[in-house]
Amino acid sequence: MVKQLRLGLFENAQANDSGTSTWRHPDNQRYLFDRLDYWGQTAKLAEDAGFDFLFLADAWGWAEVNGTRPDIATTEGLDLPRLDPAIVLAALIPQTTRLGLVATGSVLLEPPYSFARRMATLDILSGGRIGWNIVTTGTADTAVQAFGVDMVGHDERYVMADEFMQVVYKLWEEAWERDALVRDKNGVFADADKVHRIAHEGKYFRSHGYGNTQRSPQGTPVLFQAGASPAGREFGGKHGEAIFVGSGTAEQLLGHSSAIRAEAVKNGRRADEVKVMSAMAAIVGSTEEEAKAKYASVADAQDPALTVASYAWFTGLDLSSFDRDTPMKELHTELSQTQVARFADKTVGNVLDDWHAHGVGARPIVGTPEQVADKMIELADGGDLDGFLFAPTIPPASTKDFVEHVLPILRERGVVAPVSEETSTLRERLLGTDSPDLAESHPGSAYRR
Ligand code: FMN
Repeated sequence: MVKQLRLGLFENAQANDSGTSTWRHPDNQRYLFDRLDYWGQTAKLAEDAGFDFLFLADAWGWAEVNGTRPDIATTEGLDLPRLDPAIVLAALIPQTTRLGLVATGSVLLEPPYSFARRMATLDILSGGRIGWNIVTTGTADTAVQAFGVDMVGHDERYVMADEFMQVVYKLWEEAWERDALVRDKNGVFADADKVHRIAHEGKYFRSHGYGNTQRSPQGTPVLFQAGASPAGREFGGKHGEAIFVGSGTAEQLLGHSSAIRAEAVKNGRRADEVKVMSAMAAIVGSTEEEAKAKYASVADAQDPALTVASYAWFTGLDLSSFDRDTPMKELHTELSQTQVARFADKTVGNVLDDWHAHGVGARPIVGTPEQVADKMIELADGGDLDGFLFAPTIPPASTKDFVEHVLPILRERGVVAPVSEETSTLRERLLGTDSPDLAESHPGSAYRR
């Protein structure tokens, strides 16, 4: 039985994303990523179509191969320049009324105190429509140079992430009680009994004193997470309310969703308290042939040399220095281990071909609208998914194709809810709860006053 599917729209405040470079494609409009018009139109497209949220990915750092930045990364706009996702989302608050707005934020690079204030500000101004995608930053080696901080190993970054969460829970849940802000001109502005000092003294963070922002409508923004390594899943099962998984077969997706739900249960949460959403892409044509030709035009728009730079950005590995027949099993990284492990049974040559087609992003479902809808239902059913994060291969043309041709079929089949004008917090909308707060069983709610 397929669940009512949640839908997110994956976007990125840069021209390209996911390690591919499609900006030259004639239908790509995101090469204008620095214009408010692009974002206003994209948010309206998502809200009118009934997406639950707009998600902005983010990365710090840049592509380097053996310590040198290849020119092609710059000339093709692989990784830079980009805009700050939280500020782009702030600009979209007045342009939307129902759409959830989810920003990616790294726990490795920025102090939790300033980060907590930024997210609370967004949640307050949007009336509780904010989510945070917690990342430990796979592309850490260049990012730490830029921030002048020490490199932290892969698994240890999740230890650090867990401590970061303790600090932000204290600021979001403990520092200001819900009704601390009275704002009564004949009484007090804020109730001193309901504003509390926080204290945190840990291995990575120290924070003592008062929260800089009052409690926001959701307190803690909806917590998204996407780590797929064992340490990443453990963290996601504990803190995540919605988990993104990469694309795959129904069997692979079931493996991911079962593992994440098992982690949630280990942490005293219900298996269905965590919403598992698979990244997906679709190239839609009126016939299968037309869809295949459209997909070929995506690969043709890219330079193969960029593929090497792009894979190195995620993993630190220069695949051009290995024989194409080298088994991937022989390679190791301290950056994104998922991007090596998922090719365990492949060769370097296989990976170069795969990465050229869709980078770190989902392998598109290529076909007619019916074929795409059928495949989504099959994956959701077999993979025990709660929804999809749709990533446009060519933004916004691929999103428009999906909205116009595939979504109506999914609604007809009853697996996606009709568009509703109702407004609520993102947590209520996404998790189907009737409270804007973290669930009682969530570790963050233990901090709530
Ligand atoms: N990592 C980022 O640094 N920024 C992102 O915006 C981001 N978005 C992601 C979206 C999806 C749909 C998926 C599946 C992953 C995303 N990731 C992103 C990567 C994960 O958060 C994680 O950092 C990466 O998989 C490395 O951690 P791991 O080794 O635990 O898997």
